[in-house]
Amino acid sequence: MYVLHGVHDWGSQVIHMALAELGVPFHFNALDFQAGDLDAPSFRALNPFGRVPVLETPDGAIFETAAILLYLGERHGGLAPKLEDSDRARFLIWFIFVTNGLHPAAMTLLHPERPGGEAAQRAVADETHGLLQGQLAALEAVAATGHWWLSPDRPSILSLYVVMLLRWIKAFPAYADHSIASQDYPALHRMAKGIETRPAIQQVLAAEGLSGPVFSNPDCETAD
Ligand SMILES: N[C@@H](CCC(=O)N[C@@H](CS)C(=O)NCC(=O)O)C(=O)O
Repeated sequence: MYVLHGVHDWGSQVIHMALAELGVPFHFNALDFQAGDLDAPSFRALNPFGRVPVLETPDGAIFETAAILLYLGERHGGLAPKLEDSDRARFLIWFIFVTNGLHPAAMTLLHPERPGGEAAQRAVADETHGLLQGQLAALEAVAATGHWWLSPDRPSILSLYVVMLLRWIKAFPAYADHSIASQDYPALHRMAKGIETRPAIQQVLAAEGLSGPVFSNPDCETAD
């Protein structure tokens, strides 16, 4: 059985959703960041960087979100185009774009002090806010063309990843005026609404203590 090490409502959520959608047996090991669980030697043995998600598999412990998602997609099928599918290359382009571009930019919107220290954080956040809007516009254009892997009707490792990031950039920016609503990107918004109402996803969200429009319209939790 897979064991997913994660923190509720953190980046492990996308793996949690992928496992639930695949319908494979797994155990979610909820870690407590405040209690120092991510620094425990037993966890560092699984991921030397002390970060979630980590998935224990028959092939060993895997970290890095993209590596875990691609592993699950290839091992089980159903959540990504197959090697022989003609849209596999296009899917890979946008998957790598999200893991290399959108994900780090979303992290910087939440933690703009990390790249350059506190003195630069407002300027970093302003620049990242603009960057993210451009990235989302590019992704919106792809979603609007109707690929199943960025659609409301059938989840993929890419769409699950994107909706989690849509939540972060609406709900948790360092500055409230940087909160980006998915409504500004209609195809991505429809996708978020479709995914958050799926039974398997509802179960994951309930297990993580979440309800309502978690991806399509979460409240901004940043104080003004
Ligand atoms: N590139 C890594 C990033 C992992 C990451 O930064 N995880 C965050 C949670 S979303 C974490 O564990 N942070 C703990 C810390 O910074 O100490 C991935 O995609 O898995």
